[in-house]
Amino acid sequence: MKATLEKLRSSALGEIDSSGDIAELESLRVRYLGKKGGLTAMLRQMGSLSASERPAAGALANSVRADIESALAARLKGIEASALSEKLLREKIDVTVPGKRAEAGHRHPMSIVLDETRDIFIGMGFAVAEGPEVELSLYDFDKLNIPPNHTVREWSDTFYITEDESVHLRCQTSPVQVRYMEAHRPPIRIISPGRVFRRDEVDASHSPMFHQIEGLVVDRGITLGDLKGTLNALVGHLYGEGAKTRFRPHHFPFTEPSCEVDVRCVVCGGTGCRVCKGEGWLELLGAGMVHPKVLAGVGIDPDEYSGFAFGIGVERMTMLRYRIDDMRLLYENDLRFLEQFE
Ligand code: 2NL
Repeated sequence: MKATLEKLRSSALGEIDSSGDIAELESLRVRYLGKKGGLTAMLRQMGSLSASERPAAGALANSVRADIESALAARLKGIEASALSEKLLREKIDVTVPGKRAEAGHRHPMSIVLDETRDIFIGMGFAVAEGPEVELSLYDFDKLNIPPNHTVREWSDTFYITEDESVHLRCQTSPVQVRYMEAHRPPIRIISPGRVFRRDEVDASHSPMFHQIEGLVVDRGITLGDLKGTLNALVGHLYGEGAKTRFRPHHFPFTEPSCEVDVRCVVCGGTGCRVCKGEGWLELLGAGMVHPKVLAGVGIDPDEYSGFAFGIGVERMTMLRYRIDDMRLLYENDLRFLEQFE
């Protein structure tokens, strides 16, 4: 009996010591200590021992059980510890590996130009006014002194909303300024950026929808000199201090006198090239002194007040700024194009 118990102890301790995982350890526990296990079988046999032999055998059996139990516990700790250190090794984070950069978007080139232009005018004391894209012809035409027979009013030029031609998609942002003049008294200094619509076929320089920034200043004693100074400041900011402008006489129904403003060709510097078609100048915007009839129409006395106004295309400004030769590039959202303006 004693020898069998000792044998059981040494084989159990040996197997426990060399067991490799928790499942194996558990099956050893069942094999030695379980109901049908080796030690339990031995204890059952105790009954057949004499009363004098029994205490020593019982004590030995108990110490064998205790040894096996503590060996199981110690081995379990060892297995768990090595499992943890293996897991830590496997899940080690290399903090020196370069991170994955999240791709951030950026502004569209027209937004860059629009934001800059807005900043320039805000710096000169202008407020920003906005208004509806669907307008009454009253505000986009009549109040701007555009006569009933003017070509811009034709169905071929304007997107009418109603059959009677009283409502259409605005073809300039001037109606915003007319509404502003009706609601505010001079001094007035505003710009009105926004989308405008004209019935044009799409090509390299036309689109039925484009963007405009108009400006308006009304006060006592406003002259063409104020107009020139303001627009020269704009051109200087956009195309560099050295940029030269040229004011050419023109006609608009809503201004008198009217002019178009050219900028020295940004590509050839004035010597003549493909971009300026040999002219040396690029047309940039239209402007003029607000027509007395327009002022009177909004209840501002043209004998007391005068003003200047201008309209500039954001697409055109952007194309000249970045030397883009096809307007469609601005609308196609081709990343190969857009990523050049980051
Ligand atoms: C262009 C350039 C222009 C204006 C817009 C304007 C607005 C009011 C009164 C007078 Cl409320 N004028 N805007 C003036 C001159 C030119 O736009 O090429 N337009 C067809």
